[in-house]
Amino acid sequence: MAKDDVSATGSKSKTNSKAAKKKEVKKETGLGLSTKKDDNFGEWYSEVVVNGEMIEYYDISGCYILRPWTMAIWEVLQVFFDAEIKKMKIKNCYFPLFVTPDVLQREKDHVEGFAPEVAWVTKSGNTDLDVHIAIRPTSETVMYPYFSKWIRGHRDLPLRLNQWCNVVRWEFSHPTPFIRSREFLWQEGHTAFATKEEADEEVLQILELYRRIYEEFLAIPVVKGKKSELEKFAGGLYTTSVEAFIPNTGRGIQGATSHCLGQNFSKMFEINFENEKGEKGLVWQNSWAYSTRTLGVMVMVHGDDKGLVLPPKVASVQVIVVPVPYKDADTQAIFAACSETVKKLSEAGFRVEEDLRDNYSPGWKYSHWEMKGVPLRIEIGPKDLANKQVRVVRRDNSAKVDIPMDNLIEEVKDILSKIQESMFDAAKQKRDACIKVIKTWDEFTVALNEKKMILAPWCDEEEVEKDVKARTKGEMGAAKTLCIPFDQPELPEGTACFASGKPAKKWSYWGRSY
Ligand code: 87F
Repeated sequence: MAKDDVSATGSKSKTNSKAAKKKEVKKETGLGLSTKKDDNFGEWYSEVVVNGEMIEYYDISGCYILRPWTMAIWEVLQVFFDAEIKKMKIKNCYFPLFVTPDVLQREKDHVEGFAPEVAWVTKSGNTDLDVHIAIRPTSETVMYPYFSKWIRGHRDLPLRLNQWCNVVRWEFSHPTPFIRSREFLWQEGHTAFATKEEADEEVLQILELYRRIYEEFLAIPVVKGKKSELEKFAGGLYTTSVEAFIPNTGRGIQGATSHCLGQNFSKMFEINFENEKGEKGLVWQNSWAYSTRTLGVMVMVHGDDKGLVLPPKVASVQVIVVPVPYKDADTQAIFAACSETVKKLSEAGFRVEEDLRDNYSPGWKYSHWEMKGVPLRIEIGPKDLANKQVRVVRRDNSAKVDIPMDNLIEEVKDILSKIQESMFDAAKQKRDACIKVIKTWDEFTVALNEKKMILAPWCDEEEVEKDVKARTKGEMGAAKTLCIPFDQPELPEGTACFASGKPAKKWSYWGRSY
């Protein structure tokens, strides 16, 4: 693009007339959100993901363009997770996008209920296909016939595969970028073991990686736990998950799942092996996934009325350097100081950029990079230059400090790690303020109306959960179990289930959810 094409108006500004300048300035004020997070959360969210340049809406409902600002974050999570699973000897592979109907329907329990969401290819050009072809909604049925072929004896075990891919689920409920989209990116792990013990151990190792993605990278507190019988993956033995909470909507959100499939799939797909004694057995399997939903949760939890707020660990730009030229000040020297700052920081390993564009004011740039959620802004003006310092402004709490150029690297390192930490602390404090411990049905309905994440003593019976769902059905959606947390508070003898009055067996989290 020609340099004179990059004006604020987007038009070729070949004139320096006052009128043209005025027009540019006017356009510059168009930044900012029209909705506040607390006023209309849904509107706010759509505006933030678009204005923050993460998403562009596409002309197919439920499909979104993931812009570089999004992909850079996704890649940080990918690099971490990929390295961790490689340490566990899990290997990457890639299976096809397409599935034949007979393979897709081989495991009835698994597909039943999900069938309406499967998208099909029915034509090539104008010709109807003899056999319609499904697009993978998940890859159990795609992969397991080959597990059966590849696994013969105990020496072929464990078989531990992962793939990074897209999947398609033709959802009909309200689509939301990242949170509920018809095509999304994820990793899906599929593993097979000789024993249940090995499978059980891996389920928890993977769940711990998911916790770290949320807590260490995205600065979002999650609860680890087991899904109820009603909420687990029906094709499996048990499901574990990490659960996050969105205070503004009062909804829980499943962050990622790690399933032990037991031997259900190995029976259906005849995945047998011969043990050391020459006896035949069925393998024990797991499957686990996290998706681009993680990024939606990050936007919802941390975003504010100025736009995105990105945790430093995942931000593709951690520090933005903005020159603040002033009347007769030496602009060249200020620009040079900016570039020097960028050089120092990037050599020290920070992800840093400068915004030297001459067609935007410093104020406009501040708003722009705030909208995009850059964790730290460095401003350099004449006074900073004279004092051999830079001004540093935090995105998360707007705190400003001047730091001497000599201490730049140590200070920036320290501030970024403080931002990461305080974003998690703030999110945890907000989440914890939403947790309500209740004992009775009346307390439950009050807490549900107050949009709480409810911790209640429960009899752990499927029929009772169905009954709670039926009794809370309404415009806002029914309440259900989010998970049975691994971290169980003490449950005194004789405590009754809040919903059925029967003896309680477990504390469980309940609430409305995404
Ligand atoms: C939609 C259409 C068809 C979810 C679906 O969680 C099938 C399915 O099987 C389906 N939606 N599921 C469950 C997915 C289970 C499991 N798959 C591997 C995971 C982790 C990764």
